[in-house]
Amino acid sequence: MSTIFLATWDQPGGIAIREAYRQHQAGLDILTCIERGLAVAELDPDLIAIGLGSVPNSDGDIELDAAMMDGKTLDAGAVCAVRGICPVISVARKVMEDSPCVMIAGEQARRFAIEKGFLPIVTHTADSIQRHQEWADSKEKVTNYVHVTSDPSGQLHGDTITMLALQDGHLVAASSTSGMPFKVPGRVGDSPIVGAGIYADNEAGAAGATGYGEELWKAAASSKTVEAMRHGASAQDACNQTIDFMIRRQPKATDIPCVVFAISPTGDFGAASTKEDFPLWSCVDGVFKLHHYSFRRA
Ligand code: SD4
Repeated sequence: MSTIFLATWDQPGGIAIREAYRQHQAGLDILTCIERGLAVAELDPDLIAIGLGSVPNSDGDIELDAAMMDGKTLDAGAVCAVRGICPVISVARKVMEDSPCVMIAGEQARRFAIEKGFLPIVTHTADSIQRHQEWADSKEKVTNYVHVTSDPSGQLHGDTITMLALQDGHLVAASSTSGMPFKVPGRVGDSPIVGAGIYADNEAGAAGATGYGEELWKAAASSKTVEAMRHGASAQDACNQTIDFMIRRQPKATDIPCVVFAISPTGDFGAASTKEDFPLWSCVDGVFKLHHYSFRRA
């Protein structure tokens, strides 16, 4: 049976999925592959989506969220609003495997990480400080969100990488994010929330989300999508159902793109978005492809 990796967004997702596949070729298990894929992206200071040098909150602090889930056992681990530690996806894994908790937040997550051997690190770069300064100085300064981050070339990409993987009926999910740009300090979105940003159950499927976290969380978007697969929907139909529900019930879900993507235990996968087309990477047995999913019209 095929081994499949999926990752959100063109530029950051492409880097994470290539690393995940590289680790797979080295013989590592799929949970470790997606952890390492996300970790490499977090540790790249030039990638502004997640980790080092990502977009700060409105105070100018970088606060990171991450989560992972193992569909074999339903074990999960997450951290949120963590400052000065990277890669936080590896801290989330430690929470899952080396603590009695599912989530540890903020300063205590940082303390937990240091106790487990992570070194405190400066997550800002000159560019991330400048980005905050420009935002703080700008006339249009809004406390509301802009949904995606653009790099100096004007290329748009997400502020999150969410990954799913399947091997021999084993499903895993993980996400890492800097959250919405210039978010309220302490704000946490869907990404590290099991059921909202990620979900994986070998018996039903795995799903992940990206985009407007408040709306995705209210929909319990990943859990809802996995439950649709449990009741017989294909991965694509399950994503469509979740997004159609959000468009119908959540007026703000079309203000900023909300995206879900999913994979079934037999390997069919799909994605859907409330607004704007969405780029999703797949890697099926080493063949990489960037898909563009059209947004759903209400
Ligand atoms: C959040 N869902 O913190 C994340 C943001 C995101 O691409 O996915 N950006 O709300």
